[in-house]
Amino acid sequence: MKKRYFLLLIASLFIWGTADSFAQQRRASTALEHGAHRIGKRVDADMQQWREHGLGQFIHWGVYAIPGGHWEGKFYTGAAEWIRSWKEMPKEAYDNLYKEFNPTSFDAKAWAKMAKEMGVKYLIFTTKHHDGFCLWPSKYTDYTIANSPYKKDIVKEIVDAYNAEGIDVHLYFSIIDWNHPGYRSAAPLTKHDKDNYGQFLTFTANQLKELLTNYPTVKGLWFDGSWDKAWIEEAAWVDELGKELRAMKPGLVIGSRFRADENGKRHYDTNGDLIDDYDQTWERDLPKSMADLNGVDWDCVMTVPENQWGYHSDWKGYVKTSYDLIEMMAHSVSMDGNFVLNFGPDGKGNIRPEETLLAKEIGEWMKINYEAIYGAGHAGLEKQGWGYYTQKGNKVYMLVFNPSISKKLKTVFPRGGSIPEKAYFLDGQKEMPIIDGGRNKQNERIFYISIPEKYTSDQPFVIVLDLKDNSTDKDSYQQAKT
Ligand code: FHN
Repeated sequence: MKKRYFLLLIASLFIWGTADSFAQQRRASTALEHGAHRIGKRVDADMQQWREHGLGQFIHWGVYAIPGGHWEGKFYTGAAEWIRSWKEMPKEAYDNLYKEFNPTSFDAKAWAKMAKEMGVKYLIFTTKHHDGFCLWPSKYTDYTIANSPYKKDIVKEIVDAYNAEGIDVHLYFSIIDWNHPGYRSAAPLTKHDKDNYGQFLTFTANQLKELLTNYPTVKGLWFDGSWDKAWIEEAAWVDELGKELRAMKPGLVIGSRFRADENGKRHYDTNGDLIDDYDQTWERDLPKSMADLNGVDWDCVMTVPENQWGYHSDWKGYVKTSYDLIEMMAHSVSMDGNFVLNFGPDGKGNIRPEETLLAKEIGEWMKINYEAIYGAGHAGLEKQGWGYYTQKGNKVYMLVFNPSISKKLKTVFPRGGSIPEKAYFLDGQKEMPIIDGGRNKQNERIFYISIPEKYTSDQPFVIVLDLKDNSTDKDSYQQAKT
């Protein structure tokens, strides 16, 4: 009897463990006022829409696009948008660059059209980077587009053009602001510093409220530069500001880079719980397994060269191909994340030819295979060497990057779940045989998807598996005595 109860307990622990293994759970229980305000994923329609995007575009644009990584013949090896912090760059010269900012080639509608053709579902646009220059006519500073020769409200042009193409817009906003006299990176020491920093905080709050008021269709705020000690120490104030912003715009999506908890913990609070709506730590990096993800929503933001976000006229080192980027997108979606690719237009408003080509190539792939990306997510199947699985309803998508020489792609399905009953190319629907490969030692079902011998492709391709229920499967593998 005792033994039966023990076995039942073990079985229920196992079931509970698998069902919940990717759901965020509270790990510790220190009482926090400014930690996570929710455990587990947001379940509302706005967040669901964000989650289903799959592919996003990031645009870094500002006056740093004018020097484009050079100053007086000298080459800046850092990220182009950081050039103001370079010892060779005179601060005054940089702070006057806006007087030359006149992007006569800028065409918001053409950018939005390109993004649409690429298959992008949302845009993250830099309203203000660390230099403090505002691409909208903020009434709280003179350092804005209104005082440049261009004069027009670029943020408005972008929001209108992208929305007209059915693309959601999220606004990037840097907390670091090198132009504001009250800005500090370290905690304010003297009373004077504190007063100045207080003015900076009010300015920041005003600008954020101004953005949400001026551009009411935006879906989220993508914060950056929030790692300063001075900002972290204002955890209670920042938390309050977050609540005000959310009250202004119900459904607003905010990632984990906005605020810290009262102990200075960022992204994940003292209890290990995600702060705000999704994990923003995956910058130029991808998780290796679902276990790295703590059961939360996340996005991956990626550059085309190694680490250049704003326009740098000379890209050094390896420049990613559309193949690399499509693979990163597949990787992200297969683990329930959004993949966001960065573009850095030049000082005149041209998107560089390399980026235009990548957008075109990704778009061509998306036109055929979008079904495996939009609204798709983790399939719960063990990754195989040929590529990535995604799943939507009772269809599993195999995104194939490395077809095996044998042309037989191995798949492993857990016992008692669904199994594939039909396999076909997403492009053209041509069916292919499913070979039953029996069971492995864990009693999982193995199937080989047999690609036609003559099939070749110089592109990653997608195979769809229609699933059928197999929960009544009682057969088991004859355990070998080893
Ligand atoms: O310092 C910035 C950098 O310039 C760029 O904007 C990236 C984009 O995620 N964020 C910061 C570095 O994490």
